[in-house]
Amino acid sequence: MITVHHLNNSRSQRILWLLEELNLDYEIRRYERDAKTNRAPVELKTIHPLGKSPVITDGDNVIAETGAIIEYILREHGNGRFVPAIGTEEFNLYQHFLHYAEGSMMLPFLLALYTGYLGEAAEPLSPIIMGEIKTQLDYVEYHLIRSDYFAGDELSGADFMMIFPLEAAKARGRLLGYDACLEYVEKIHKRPAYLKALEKGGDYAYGPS
Ligand SMILES: N[C@@H](CCC(=O)N[C@@H](CS)C(=O)NCC(=O)O)C(=O)O
Repeated sequence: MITVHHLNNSRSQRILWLLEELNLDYEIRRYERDAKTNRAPVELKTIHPLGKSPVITDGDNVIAETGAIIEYILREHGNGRFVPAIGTEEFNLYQHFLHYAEGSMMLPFLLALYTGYLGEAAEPLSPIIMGEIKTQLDYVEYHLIRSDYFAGDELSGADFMMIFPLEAAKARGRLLGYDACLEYVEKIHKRPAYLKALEKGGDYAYGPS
């Protein structure tokens, strides 16, 4: 059985959502962020050396990185669901957004978060970082104006990846004026499986308001 090593308020919420959509049996092992530093507890490093969440175990397999976890679950347990047919434009989009979410989109958001700790010292970097955030959000908005989901008209693995950067952007008030992004987040937040995953995951700052 799959065990999700779940950190509160974290990217692993999207793995719970995927497992609920697939209606799979799984268990959750919970880890709490440090109240002062917000970092994961060191016990997570006993599961995987990076000590990050999400990480899943499934028999002898230990899989870290959300994108790799989503691909693993869909390949091993998905019965063909949420993966477009290879050779189609939808499949290319599915792969693109599966990588894009953490590979490109998250970067300027993380830079804004970390440089924010520097206060005024970070000001020279602010125009570059804010410009990059705009580039990413403009791109995603352009895509969502034309398409219901990230890989066409149906939910796919790409959506499980993309919900987190969009939720994080919304929580920081960065989606004002990005109406397609806001509608997309609201649409996902109404899905019964998403809501069930929220109940199971507990504390999550980026869910429906
Ligand atoms: N790119 C990785 C990022 C993993 C990551 O940074 N997870 C955060 C939670 S959202 C974490 O574990 N933070 C706690 C820490 O770094 O101490 C993924 O998508 O799995």
